[in-house]
Amino acid sequence: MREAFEGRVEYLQVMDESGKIDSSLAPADLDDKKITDMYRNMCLARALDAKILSLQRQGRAVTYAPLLGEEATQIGSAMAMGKKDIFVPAFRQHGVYVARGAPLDAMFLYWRGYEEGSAMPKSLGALPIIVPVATQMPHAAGLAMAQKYLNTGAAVVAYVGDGGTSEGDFYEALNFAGVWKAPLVTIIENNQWAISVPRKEQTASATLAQKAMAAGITGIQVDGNDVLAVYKATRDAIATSASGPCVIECITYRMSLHTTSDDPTKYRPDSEVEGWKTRDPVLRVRKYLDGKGLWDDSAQKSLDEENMARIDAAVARAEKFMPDPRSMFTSVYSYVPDVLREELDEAVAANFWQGDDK
Ligand SMILES: Cc1ncc(C[n+]2csc(CCOP(=O)(O)OP(=O)(O)O)c2C)c(N)n1
Ligand SMILES: [Mg+2]
Repeated sequence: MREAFEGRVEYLQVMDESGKIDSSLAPADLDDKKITDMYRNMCLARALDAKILSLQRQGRAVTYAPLLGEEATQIGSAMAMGKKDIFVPAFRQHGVYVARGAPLDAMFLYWRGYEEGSAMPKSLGALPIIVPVATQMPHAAGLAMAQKYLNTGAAVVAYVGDGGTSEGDFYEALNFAGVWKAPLVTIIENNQWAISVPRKEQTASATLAQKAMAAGITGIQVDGNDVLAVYKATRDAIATSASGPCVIECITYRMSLHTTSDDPTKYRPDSEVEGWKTRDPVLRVRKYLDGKGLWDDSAQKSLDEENMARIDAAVARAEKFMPDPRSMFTSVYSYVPDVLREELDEAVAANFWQGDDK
């Protein structure tokens, strides 16, 4: 007998829970301005998240999937992307959109149920939110292959949950990307839960990162509540993506509900949530900035006010938005196929939108 394969998964943490940075591991292009920008984006994402959740509770959004606790994974990876890189979200990655400069109204529109919330500016390099679990992964692999084929130099950064890594689509995408060395960076946002299924019941695999190895892909685990670790791992993966894909498992925690239709108190102990509060990703960066004299309560107050003003303005715009009901037929394909055209004509003939002159 001889050894046929040996695998190893490393775990990266750059900033610990007390806000202390290991400078030997810090990303080369890091400075205090960048860390402050990361913090500002994390606070904006958290504020937007709280607002949409509260609007849903008032009946002003249909449903919502909160990101609370996952800010470092989302902001760190988003800020590591270059302008031409493309990101492919699942359904909880509002922080990625925020850090990439997406219009805040769009995200609220989406959760109000409007197709138009999926129409992001092209310059953003973003695919829309996608709810069917892991179906974005083959799209992402194909998109990455297209970048290689067209020689654009762009990488594709795709997001999938811990639960999503049990889906066939996940394995198929990695297999394809591995064979063709497509520039695909997969961020596994391991928030420990897939609705009510805990990570330990999801898979017997010791890490989710090691799933990459079966596809001949590098896999690494990072502290997903450490924005610097996520930033560094994503930046390194993008830098080497021309020679092949990478999988980054971010260990984080869903501090809130799965969605607004979920009640986690039915299946997870409060003590678990309390334990993760000590690892709060936003607080960690605040501790660092405080320690360096770069932030204080008055800076926080101004930022909170600035964020609320932006969010309130976006909500007001979104609530004034009057959709064209036809868009549910016309927005799916670049042209309306016959089968949808028939349905649209039928709806119009039946005066389906009676009273709104459409
Ligand atoms: C193919 C498919 N199966 C089931 C569902 C219902 N569903 C929505 S989210 C979810 C769990 C996803 O968990 P995970 O991938 O860990 O992502 P998270 O919600 O934690 O961000 C399930 C089962 C779905 N949307 N699509
Ligand atoms: Mg999950």
